[in-house]
Amino acid sequence: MRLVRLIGSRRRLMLILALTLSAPATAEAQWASVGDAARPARSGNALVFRTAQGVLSVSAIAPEIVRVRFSPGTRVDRDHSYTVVPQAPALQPARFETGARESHVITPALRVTIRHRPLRIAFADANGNSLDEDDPANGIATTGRTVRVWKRLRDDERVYGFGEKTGRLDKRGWKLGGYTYVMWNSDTFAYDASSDPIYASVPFFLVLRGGTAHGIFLDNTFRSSFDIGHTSEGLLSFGAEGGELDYYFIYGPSPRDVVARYTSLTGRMPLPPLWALGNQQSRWSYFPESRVRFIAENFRQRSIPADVLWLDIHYLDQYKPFTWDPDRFPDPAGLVGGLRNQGFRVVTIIDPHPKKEPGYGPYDSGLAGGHFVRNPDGSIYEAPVWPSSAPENPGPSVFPDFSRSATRGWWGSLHQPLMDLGVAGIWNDMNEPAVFATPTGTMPLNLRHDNEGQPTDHREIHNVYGMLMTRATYEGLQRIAPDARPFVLTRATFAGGQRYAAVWPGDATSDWSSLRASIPMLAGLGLSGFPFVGADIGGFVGAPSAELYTRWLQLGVFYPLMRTHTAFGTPDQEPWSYGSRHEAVNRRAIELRYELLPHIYTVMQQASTTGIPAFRPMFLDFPHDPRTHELDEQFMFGDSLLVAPVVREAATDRELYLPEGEWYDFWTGERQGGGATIRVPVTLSSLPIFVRGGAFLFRQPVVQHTGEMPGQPLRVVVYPASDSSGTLYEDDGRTMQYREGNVARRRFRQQRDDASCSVRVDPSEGRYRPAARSLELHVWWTGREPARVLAGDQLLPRASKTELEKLAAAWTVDGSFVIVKQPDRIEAMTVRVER
Ligand code: MIG
Repeated sequence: MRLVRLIGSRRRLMLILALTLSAPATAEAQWASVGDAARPARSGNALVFRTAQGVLSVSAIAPEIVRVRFSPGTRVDRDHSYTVVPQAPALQPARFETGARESHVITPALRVTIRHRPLRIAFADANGNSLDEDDPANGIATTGRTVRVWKRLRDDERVYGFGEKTGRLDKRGWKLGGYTYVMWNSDTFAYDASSDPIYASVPFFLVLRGGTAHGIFLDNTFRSSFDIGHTSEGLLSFGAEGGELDYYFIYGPSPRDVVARYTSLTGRMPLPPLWALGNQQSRWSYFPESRVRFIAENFRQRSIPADVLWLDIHYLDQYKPFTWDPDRFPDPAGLVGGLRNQGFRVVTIIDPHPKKEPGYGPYDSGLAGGHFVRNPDGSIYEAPVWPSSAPENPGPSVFPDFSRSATRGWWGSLHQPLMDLGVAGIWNDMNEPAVFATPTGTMPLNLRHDNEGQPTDHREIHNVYGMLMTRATYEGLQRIAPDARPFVLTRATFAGGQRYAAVWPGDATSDWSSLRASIPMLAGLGLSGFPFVGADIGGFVGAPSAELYTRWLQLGVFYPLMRTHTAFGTPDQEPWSYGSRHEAVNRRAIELRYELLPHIYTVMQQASTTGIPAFRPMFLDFPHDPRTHELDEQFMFGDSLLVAPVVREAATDRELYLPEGEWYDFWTGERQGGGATIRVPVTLSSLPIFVRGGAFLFRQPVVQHTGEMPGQPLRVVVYPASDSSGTLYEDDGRTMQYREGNVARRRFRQQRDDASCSVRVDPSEGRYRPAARSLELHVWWTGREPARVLAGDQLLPRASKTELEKLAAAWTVDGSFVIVKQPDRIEAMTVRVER
């Protein structure tokens, strides 16, 4: 690799050499450094620097967010982003200082120093502690249409995020010599630990150093790449093969702050419907109708809870989107309605490749509306995808240009008939976009896209094609049924796509390493703004052993999206497909999911308002404990549950790390001190979970689907602390009325000493009222049985466990817990347990 840099002085020859060694493997790159800048000009909330290579602006978006935008050449593109949501103007404007040698952008939280010759940027906190700096030797540089920046990477920094990526959680990958990642959405059937890129692109990462964090989001949709200390241990570089180097520096100081701010910039997951958090069953494909009904009946007859059945491409007529195969599915309305009566919802797949076939509605209307992607010569691009593999009358497809707003509107409205049938959600696949029979697996790069009225080629739209498809779908569903919460699942997406769809990481293999790999991958997605994620339970490619399926299902209890799915031609992969011993264990795992649904819903609701993911890496809650920084096989669900699923074949025990503090075995209630690695014995049915001291868990009895939840007793499990609280969120689970305050948010607080524990329930915020039910407080208790239990000033009777079921208000003892039962009046009250 040869490198030439446009610099004047001979003294910099050494730097050229350094850059030669550290530049990414872009063949024959001729890097032109950003060069020197004159004194900047002030423009609104930004300082603007001009060099021979381009224009750089540094602006304060918020006290903790600074945007750096380098436009190579003299042209500054229009300020347009598919990802960043419109920001309220910063309340506290930044201060700007310009000098001869350096200038500053100063916010209440950050001090940004821009050195002029050569142009280099450094970020520090308000006290001047360095957070991030351009590498002194290599700052920003361009070659051809590529623009890139090199930053210092310190020994004690860890790097996380990048969305849907393979490999370890810590992308520093110490033992592997640092990761390099490419952002280019790709259909990667049977990918493995070393595959990159895969389906989704999220050019965002988070750096953690001694408990303090910042993040960087590169707002550029072209193919981009990131080198995390791989080429040179002390350098982190990133850049894109077109467009601007437009990035946001996001300060913490905690990693949670970074994720919260990143998602304030790029948007948050909308609150999912409750049913979408239930257990879901899919395969490629369930057909015909009778097979779908058979699956539904098996769930109900075997008392294995489930909420959703999925229809993959075989429900379609010759794989044409928005059709039904008339032989396999002669009565879709009857099917969907019948399943609905059994408490099931149906999600159908829709791919972005209508068949080119005059007389087929979506083709005709798409053609008339000018909705399809075009070749450079203006003709419509055609290529083979699923409709070209149809048994009858196969033919090529055309592709909607989702970067055009009218096209998104048209595509969205095509969902009306599906919604009319009662279909509950839409599954968007193949939207990288995938194209058959080409070496690249996708569209040619020179195809034309509207790009919201500023036409461009596929290089710029490729990475957002899938996200814009989900936007079309989501907005279409919203328009069709304004009072229902849309549910969309997608394979391809881009930063910000969390606003429209849940994500599953495609076609993983049914093996143990893929099971394990799903943990850091989903954790990375969560850190990168996507909390609604889940891998195919059991794996997609191939057939899991009975043991692997069970272990995957147990982990799947804590996937925000809990869905079994498998490829065409694989053996049956239902919870009952592996014999009765496994069926019982599988049932129990799914039952646990339903018992925890009030909790899971609460944590997902929090994710929708804060951006903090439910399924999260340990370090997010324990950033100051270095022992949490590279845990790939355990995670937190919300801030109360530590989950260490069994992910190794034939395991007889499981090692896990409990951070400092008090922990309680979820299954036995036994107390366990933290700050240590422990080893717990396991059997096939074990799913090790530890609850943080002071936590409130919200549970219910097992139900067969979410439709059975109203009226179930609410179980609030109180794990000890001298003073702690927890908040339960509830609403109707379905409509948009939560936006108008039709919610019930209730805070529970315990105060405990050696003699007593009192639990105070605050009045509910919001006007939602759950159906009449009882409220059971399960108060962790050890030693002598309580002397008395009071609700308000009323003494409650002691009952046996069986008596308790019949009584409206009483208490009993069950293992490590005192259970206090009363009607749930949704009003303020205090329960007191006295020794
Ligand atoms: O070319 O719809 O990842 O989940 O079952 C394969 C059939 C297309 C890929 C998806 C997979 C789905 C399959 N699809």
